[in-house]
Amino acid sequence: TVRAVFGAVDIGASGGRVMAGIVEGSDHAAHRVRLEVVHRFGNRVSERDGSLFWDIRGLFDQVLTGLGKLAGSYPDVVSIGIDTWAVDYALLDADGELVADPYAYRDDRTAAVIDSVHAAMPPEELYAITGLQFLPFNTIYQLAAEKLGERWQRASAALLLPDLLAYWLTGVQRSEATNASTTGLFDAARHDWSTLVLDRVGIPSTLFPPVSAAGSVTGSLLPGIVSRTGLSRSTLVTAVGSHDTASAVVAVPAEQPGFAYISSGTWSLVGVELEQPILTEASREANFTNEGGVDNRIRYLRNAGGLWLLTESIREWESDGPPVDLADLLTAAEQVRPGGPLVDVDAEEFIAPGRMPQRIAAACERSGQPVPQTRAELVRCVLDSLAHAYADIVQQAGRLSGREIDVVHVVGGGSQNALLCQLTADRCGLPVVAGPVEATALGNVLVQARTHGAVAGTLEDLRELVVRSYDLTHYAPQESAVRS
Ligand code: LFR
Repeated sequence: TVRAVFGAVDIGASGGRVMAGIVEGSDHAAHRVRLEVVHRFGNRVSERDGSLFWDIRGLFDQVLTGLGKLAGSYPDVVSIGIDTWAVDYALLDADGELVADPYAYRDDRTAAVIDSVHAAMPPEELYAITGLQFLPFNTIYQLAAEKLGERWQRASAALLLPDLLAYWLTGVQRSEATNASTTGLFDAARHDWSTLVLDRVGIPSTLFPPVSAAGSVTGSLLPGIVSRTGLSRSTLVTAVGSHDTASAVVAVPAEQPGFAYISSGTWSLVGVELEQPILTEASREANFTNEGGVDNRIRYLRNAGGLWLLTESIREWESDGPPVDLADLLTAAEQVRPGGPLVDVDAEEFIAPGRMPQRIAAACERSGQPVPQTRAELVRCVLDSLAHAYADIVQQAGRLSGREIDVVHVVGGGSQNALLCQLTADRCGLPVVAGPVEATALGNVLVQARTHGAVAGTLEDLRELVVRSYDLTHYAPQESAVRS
């Protein structure tokens, strides 16, 4: 029997979806949760005058279309939750209107301002407060670049992108904590904006609205949204782990504490879950991040380049050739002999879009390794390099946190890539448990469901529900395979 239905809006760098999250069970307890896709749509950065932007109005339009379909199938949706990628923000003017399209984080305009930010506050001090890994697109650097431009003159507030979509649905402005933790302006131990950091880099402390925790209710739908979508006036918007990775980690089907996770999509986010941040110099030097999780857990992890290297390569091949069949390509990559070239998937040279196969080949050549000659060899190089990076990060996460790791969970789109999962098990020398694919939407739904009483308990209880609800795939490490 259906206990309750929730709507999950989950938007990534290459596509979005609106899902129905259906919690089933008796009157006393939830025993299963399942997802139904009601609407899928594409997403990509748009390039104008050499800068990269998101078409956020277009995305919101797709969200409304999806919510309309959701209302068509499930008129009594209890609540909606929204998650997207992190760090990007929109500027609003004094009337609460969008100043301009938000920049996309792969835009390289921050390169010119990073030194000036570090002059105002050295990386050591920033890390001791924010616990955030250095990435050139962290919001702190993006805003420092923004301050040099004309748009800034018209800005009186900023919202992170999921908060912007929630604002457009409800009229309420909030900063959800897990995503705020990715800005470089957030105090990792106090779970609030750092007035110290904001002051030092010259950002008004009122630019972002007050923080709210995942699991709190943001508000009701605006009348215009109710009439456009057909959702009920009683449907609420609930803050979830609005950073997609935070939602994904909620739905990692871990059964014991010694787990590492890889949230595998455009990026691979590799790490462990902790109760307290690690703000030491050793941790900073290893560039580990202490991002905020649901229930104030810490996502202690590092970003690895992710499937972006693969999808960008395919995009390049398809730009002047026929569509590429991913399954065929992966089968061919599996036949390629192990021990081939490796590239540093975290290198800044792979962040920007365009000409990815050429950049990968150039990196192999520069490091004196054989250059991939076929598409299969190039794909194998990407997957070997990813698995190599994963093993390295898992090992470091264990060492820096003092945690004994005995299993690696892979969730998200990459959990369907059997070759990558096997290579990961081999390189880590640990069992890999793959799935669920839609962990992000699932984590989004579970947090809402708990707020509204359809499920109960700690994150461990929610994870048990995931284990009960999904078939997972197990990969054992192969002894003969290459270890990093
Ligand atoms: C994954 C992700 C990562 C973040 C990157 C940029 O989708 O949210 O966690 O570092 O995108 O926002």
